[in-house]
Amino acid sequence: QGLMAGKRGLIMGVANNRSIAYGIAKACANQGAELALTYQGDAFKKRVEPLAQELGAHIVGHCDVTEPETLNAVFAEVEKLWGRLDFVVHAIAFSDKEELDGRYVDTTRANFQRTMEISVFSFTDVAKRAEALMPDGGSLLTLTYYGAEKVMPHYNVMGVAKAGLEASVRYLAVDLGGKNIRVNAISAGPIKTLAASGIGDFRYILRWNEYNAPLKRTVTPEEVGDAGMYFLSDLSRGVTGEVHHVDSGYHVVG
Ligand code: 0WD
Repeated sequence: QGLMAGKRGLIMGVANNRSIAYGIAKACANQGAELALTYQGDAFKKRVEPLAQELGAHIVGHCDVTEPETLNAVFAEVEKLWGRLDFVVHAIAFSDKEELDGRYVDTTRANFQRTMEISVFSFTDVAKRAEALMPDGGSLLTLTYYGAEKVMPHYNVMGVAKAGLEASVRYLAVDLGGKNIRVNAISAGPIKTLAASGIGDFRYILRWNEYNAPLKRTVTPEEVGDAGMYFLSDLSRGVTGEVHHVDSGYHVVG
């Protein structure tokens, strides 16, 4: 039957088969979860469709978190489909590539606001909508990075955004805890994905982690996926407000 049998979850942020969200989706589907996926724009629709088929997942529409009407439509679709929700995965972040290089101090007002809206506020916005569909409790999970805690080269405004995201996890955990809705984050080690390719010198960061992490290697989307499944399952029923590192142990030395 599986650890996720009977659970229904919305997964946001599958761009392709290397996405961290795809690793989490696969782990949940393997344990019997029923899934709904969103995509951002028609370019991604084509890539997400075969993945949804493989996972036996529903596609609940286009979602750009800067357009609240698309979020409304996605949650209305989920409500129509299931009437409730057990978990949500938020694997969404964005910043102008130009500013994931050089100095943080040069961040523009426009990109700062856009980065915060897409990478931080969207999780709170999603949490609020999910709450309405979780009368019996649930689990919300987002993805963060060590650049929230320590200065990482070129991570810049995204590091500031991830710090805000991690603080959001704690505030949301308190707000929603009374309804048995748990809120956690996984701080993943660097993985070569579409989003990561925008970060300056990313190959160097991967290599640095291979040399320095206790496990002497980087992590895979499957490894993040298995840890994600734990947070979305009842195995973690006593855990909320947590930022859990899945990074080959890098954070203990870096
Ligand atoms: O090394 C890495 N790759 C790490 C990534 C280390 C630690 C954390 N993370 C985080 C990222 O910051 C992000 O929050 O994991 C999350 C997922 O990122 P990913 O798997 O590395 O990247 P990718 O496969 O490019 O997915 C990013 C998603 C895309 O998915 P969809 O299906 O929605 O297209 O973010 C999406 C992007 O399109 N996205 C948006 N989705 C909705 N509205 C928006 C937006 N405005 N902007 C970006």
